[in-house]
Amino acid sequence: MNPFILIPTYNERENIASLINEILRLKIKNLNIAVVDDNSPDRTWEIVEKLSRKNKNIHILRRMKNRGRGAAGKDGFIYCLDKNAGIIVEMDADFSHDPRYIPQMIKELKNADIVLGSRRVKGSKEIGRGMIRRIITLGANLYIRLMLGIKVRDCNSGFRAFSRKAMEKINPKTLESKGPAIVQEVLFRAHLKGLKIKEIPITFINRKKGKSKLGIRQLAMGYWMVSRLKMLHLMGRLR
Ligand SMILES: Nc1nc2c(ncn2[C@@H]2O[C@H](COP(=O)(O)OP(=O)(O)OP(=O)(O)O)[C@@H](O)[C@H]2O)c(=O)[nH]1
Ligand SMILES: [Mg+2]
Repeated sequence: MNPFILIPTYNERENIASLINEILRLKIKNLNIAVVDDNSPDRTWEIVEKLSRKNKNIHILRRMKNRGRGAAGKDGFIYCLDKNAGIIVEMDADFSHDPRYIPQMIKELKNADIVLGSRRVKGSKEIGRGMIRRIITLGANLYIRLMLGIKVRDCNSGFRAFSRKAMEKINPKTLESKGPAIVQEVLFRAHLKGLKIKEIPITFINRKKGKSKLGIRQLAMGYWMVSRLKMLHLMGRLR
């Protein structure tokens, strides 16, 4: 099965070591953890580098240029496939995505190509997020679903497990988003390939430590990218 947990990080030194420890405590067989860090000024990469020296199943990709959630995610997917991952689980480093769901997500991959930790199905919960942030997320979700015709209820979740076959079909080398819109681009490509996506309920907890990297600029870029994906599709350049 050879599962890889893929974690993009930027200035997550307060979270990364405890997150890695929690994931290791799950004792999943043959588990690998790949952290993709964009040379964080807070030296997150250094913490992971130290851990990786003691445990060969911990990998650090320290990216020195083209900073961005999307660019990092793309390199991470390619890296995991190159390392022969049978399953790739992507998640944020800020504990919004609780590692305790990972075993269930991996298990559910028996019946789906992608399993998505969702805030918008029966049994889901969201804790600690203010009204404005929730409205922004809901608005973006609605726009994405309408524009791209995706049936998934939580299109903004970056907590997802992919079978190797699904990731190969998505073909990470062709991903275009440099920023957080990679989450929607991957989903759209999966949708276009007809992959089966299963949403499972999670309790999403707002980050307690470290700072959010999602600002107005990223949000606007996200809307633009979703419109661009739709245009590329209509022009026949994205199938
Ligand atoms: N490598 C890399 N990782 C990034 C970059 N921007 C964000 N990340 C990581 O991507 C994940 C999601 O980013 P967040 O800042 O938590 O974004 P968010 O979840 O939409 O917003 P908050 O939960 O409010 O912080 C986290 O693990 C970040 O550290 C980046 O430019 N490069
Ligand atoms: Mg977050």
